[in-house]
Amino acid sequence: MNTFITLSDEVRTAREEKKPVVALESTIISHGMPYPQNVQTARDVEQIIRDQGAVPATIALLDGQIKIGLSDEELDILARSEDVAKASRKDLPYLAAAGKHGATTVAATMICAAMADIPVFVTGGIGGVHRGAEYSMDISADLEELARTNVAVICSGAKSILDLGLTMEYLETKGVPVMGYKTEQLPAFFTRSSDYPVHFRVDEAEEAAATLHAKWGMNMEGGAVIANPIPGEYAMDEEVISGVIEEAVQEAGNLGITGKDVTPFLLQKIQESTGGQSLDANIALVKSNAEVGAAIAVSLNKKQS
Ligand code: PSU
Ligand code: MN
Repeated sequence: MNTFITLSDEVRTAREEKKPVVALESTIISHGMPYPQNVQTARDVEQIIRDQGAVPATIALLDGQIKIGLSDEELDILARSEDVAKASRKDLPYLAAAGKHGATTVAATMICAAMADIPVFVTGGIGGVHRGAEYSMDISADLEELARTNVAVICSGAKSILDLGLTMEYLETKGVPVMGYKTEQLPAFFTRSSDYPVHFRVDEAEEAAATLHAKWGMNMEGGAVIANPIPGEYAMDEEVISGVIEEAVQEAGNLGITGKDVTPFLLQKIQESTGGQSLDANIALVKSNAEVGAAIAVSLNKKQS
């Protein structure tokens, strides 16, 4: 490991004892959910992972240091999100050099998890190819990271703020397997399905772990997506949510929002328009992903030892 990275005691001990570890991102805390639900969710998700027999490792940059595993105070700094940059691949070196705080995106969390040798990572949704990307070229760095870094991401697919069809095409081109957990359809975050099939369906955590074990056992580089649909009772009405998303995308266009601000802008608009419902949905799906992800980490850990 390098001097830019620090493990918490809990994570260091877990690694020494060869226990399964699950990485968690921090952009969802700082820029994806409001305070204080964000910090409460972060803590709950960590506990779910412990209850499943794995060890959680929430990842962020604090004063330029990459932290793998955060204390309560550190989680609180991120949750209040004062002076916390959104940190994707391009941002990590500068933020580290400048000694700043950064909340890691899926891409940056994968990079840091790989540095710490943690192959399983749980979140809500990945970034992808934005609608209109044929003109804007707005494609999340998350997709390139999935192509090159050996970390599996357990999520609920992606929000339809993105072009889900193009996102699937991109992942196929880059050779990133997308597995549906007990489903054949790519989940669309707030809804359990979309018009797009996943590449493979898996019905057990063990099947997903076996696929990861095979990929890396063959020395194939890159990650994988395991897409777990939102629990049915929290799924939102397809028409309601697509109307809200349509409006948010239009407004972002009208206001000329570009670059790294697009995703946080859209997420906040959706939260404003749907009130608590989308937040409840978001919280429920991350917790469900934590259960699935921890089970995959436990299974993969057995195969690797
Ligand atoms: N999608 C969500 N919630 C999120 C994000 C995406 O539903 O919190 C965050 C993740 O951290 C993801 C990042 O990695 O946004 C993608 O941002 P961009 O599109 O700028 O790459
Ligand atoms: Mn972008």
